[in-house]
Amino acid sequence: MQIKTFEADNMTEALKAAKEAFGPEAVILGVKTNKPAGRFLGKWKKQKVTLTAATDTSYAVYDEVSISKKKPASFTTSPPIFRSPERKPSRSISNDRGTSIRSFSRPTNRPSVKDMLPASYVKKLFWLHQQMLMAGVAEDSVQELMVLVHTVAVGRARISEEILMDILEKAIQDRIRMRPDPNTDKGLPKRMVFVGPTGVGKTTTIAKIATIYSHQRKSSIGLITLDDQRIGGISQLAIYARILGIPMKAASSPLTLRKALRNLSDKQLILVDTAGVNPNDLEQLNKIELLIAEIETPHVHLVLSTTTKARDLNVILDAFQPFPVRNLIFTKLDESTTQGNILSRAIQTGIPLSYYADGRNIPDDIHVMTAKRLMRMIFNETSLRRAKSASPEILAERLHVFESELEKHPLKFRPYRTVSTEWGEENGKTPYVEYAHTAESNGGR
Ligand SMILES: Nc1nc2c(ncn2[C@@H]2O[C@H](COP(=O)(O)OP(=O)(O)OP(=O)(O)O)[C@@H](O)[C@H]2O)c(=O)[nH]1
Ligand SMILES: [Mg+2]
Repeated sequence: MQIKTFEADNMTEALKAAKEAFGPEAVILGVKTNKPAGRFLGKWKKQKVTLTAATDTSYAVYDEVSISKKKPASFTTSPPIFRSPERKPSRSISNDRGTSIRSFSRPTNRPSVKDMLPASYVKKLFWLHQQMLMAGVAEDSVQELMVLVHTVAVGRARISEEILMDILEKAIQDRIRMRPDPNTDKGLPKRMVFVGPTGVGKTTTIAKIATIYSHQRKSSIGLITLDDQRIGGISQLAIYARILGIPMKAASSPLTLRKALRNLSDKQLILVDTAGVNPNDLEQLNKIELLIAEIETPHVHLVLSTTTKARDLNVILDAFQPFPVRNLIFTKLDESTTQGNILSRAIQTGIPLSYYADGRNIPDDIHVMTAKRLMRMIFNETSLRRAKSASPEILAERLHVFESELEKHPLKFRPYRTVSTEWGEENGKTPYVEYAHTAESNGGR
């Protein structure tokens, strides 16, 4: 047995590296996401995934790990009592020569998912997967999350929907972590800058945050607008400033910005508004970037609208890549039917989410993003209905594809030594044996 760690930018790459080094039978022993410290310095995806994998030439290491019935293990740790069964694949699709496609895709001595994992567990994972897709989470993000969930869940004795959701929530929490926590004033950034494309709600978001901090939390606030690009750019924020009774300065050059910052230096929080940018306008992007460079430790929020098309969002994210973005804010959730792309973008960029806005009301329609809220946006009536609306044939096919994906996964599926009755198992026997009987008595299904 050889154990090695693999570091990569994301889970997929780390798994690929492990597979390349140890082959498809590599056993994953641990996964860790290394959180980046400090700002992003203009690059997305500074975080790294560290994966510990082992060759599967010996099962000895697992013998040393005792499975506690009280405290389930995080990873598959069953003893080597399992032997690959000799029996028909649980389901086969025949090609025109009448040969099982499945038997081609898998070495004969390698058991299928159905052989190794209880059907109820696979089904629960499948529904989680389907609902995320139906909520608009991008496929690669869903896959990444499923790997994380499965890695933690696979060795556990008792897996209910609630436990799976809990594991998923923790995985999401890890990926969208926010620093500092906008719920508390502790570590509140002194200078928040809001950048983004035109009309996404930057100024409205600033008005909401300014209201919360000045009126509800009694912090002293100052506003600066760099939006001198269009008629009304300055006056819009000036109106909010007047209503809230807080000072506002306008600046359009490094010199005037420095002056404005000096003027407001006694404030606990300075909110800086910028002009909406066409992501293809390099000149305008450069101008804002240069101005932001004048601000000491700026906490930059990139404001995006959930109504923007996926392809356009890619262009926008590319355009703002050189900016020192610390957080993403999504707006207009009230105008979009699915919110899964919020999660995908946080995963894709590695940038934590801070707030989300779901209406025009100041300040009521802004909220701190949490993993729990994100879970509610994804797992709701709509995504469930969509997931279940597919015909039985399509669902069966999707399940089949899902199982194949699970099979390709380098995690070693092992039988469980558990007393969980949920898996139809008692007295420390493996559910696999139980399941094998069921599969055989069903004629391979
Ligand atoms: N439905 C909805 N409308 C919003 C939300 N946030 C902002 N708006 C509206 O979107 C429009 C544009 O908002 P602004 O705050 O001016 O957007 P901006 O990003 O500052 O725009 P520019 O400065 O022109 O780039 C306004 O009509 C806002 O009321 C939201 O969460 N939901
Ligand atoms: Mg504006």
